[in-house]
Amino acid sequence: MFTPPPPARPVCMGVINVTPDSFSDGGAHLAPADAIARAEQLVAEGARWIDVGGESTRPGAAPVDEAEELRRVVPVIAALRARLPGVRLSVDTRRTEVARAALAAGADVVNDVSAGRAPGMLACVAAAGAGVVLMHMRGEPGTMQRDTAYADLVGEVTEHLAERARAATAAGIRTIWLDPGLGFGKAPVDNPSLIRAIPVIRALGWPVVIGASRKRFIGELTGEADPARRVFGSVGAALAAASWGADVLRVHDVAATIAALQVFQACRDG
Ligand code: HH2
Repeated sequence: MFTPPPPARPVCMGVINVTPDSFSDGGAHLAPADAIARAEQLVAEGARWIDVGGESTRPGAAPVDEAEELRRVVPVIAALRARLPGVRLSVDTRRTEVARAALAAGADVVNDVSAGRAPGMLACVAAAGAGVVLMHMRGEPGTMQRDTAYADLVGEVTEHLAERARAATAAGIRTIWLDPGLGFGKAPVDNPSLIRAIPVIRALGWPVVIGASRKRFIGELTGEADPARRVFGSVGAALAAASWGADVLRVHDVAATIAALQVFQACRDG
C-alpha cells in the first residue's frame, strides 16, 4: 500500500556565490556589496538560511586558492551576521581554515560538499559549537562526472552519509544535516531517484538538505540550456523534494520557490 510522505514545511536556504565562475550566477555577486544586497533580498523573499560560498564546485571546476576563498567569503559573512540577526548563516567550503575564519566571523554552520573529509574540519566545527551539512560526493568536483555508475545508488549514498554522520558525532558535533549531493558524481537519472529516497536518508535520524536548483539535470529534463532560466524546472524539483519530506531546500530563486511551496502546502495539507 502507498503511504504518503509526512507533511513537510521545508526551510529555504538562499545561495550566495561570491565567485566569478559559479555555473548559474558566477560573477553576479563578486563584490561584497552585491553579495550582501542579494542576501538581504533573499531574506526579504523568505529565506531563513543564507549559504555563502567562495569556490565553485560545478563539474570540472578548478580549486580556488585558499587566501582568495578567505578574501571572498569572510567579509560577506561578517557583514551578514551584523545585518541579519536570526538568519542562519553557513559557509560553503571544503577547507578547514576557511571554515574556522567564517565561524569566527559569525557563521553558524559549515556546508561541506566533501562531508568533513579535510583534516581537522570536524574538530573545528565541534570546537565552535557549530552545525554541519554533510553532502555526498564521489571524488572531487574536477573529476566527479567521469564515473557516475553505482551498483546500488541509494544504498551507497545512504551508507556514506551514515558513516560521515558517525564521524561528525564522534568529533562532538550535535547539529547535522545530510544531503545526497544532486549533480555531484551522479548520472542525470540518479537525481530524481535521490529525491524519492529522501525518506530513506531521513531515517538515519538527521534532517535532509536538497540542492536541485538550476542544476544540469533540470536542464536535461526541461530542455533549458541556460541555468539562470531553469527556475520553473527547479521549482518542480523543490515541490517534489518537499513532498518527500526534505527539511531544507538550497535554492537560488527564493521568491518563486516559497510561492510554490505556499500553494502546494495549502492544497495538500489544508
Ligand atoms: N550544490 C552546489 C554547491 N554547494 N551544497 C549542498 N549542501 N548541496 C548542494 O546541492 C550544493 C552545495 C552547487 O551549486 P552552486 O553553488 O549554485 O554552484 P557552484 O558550485 O558552481 O558555485
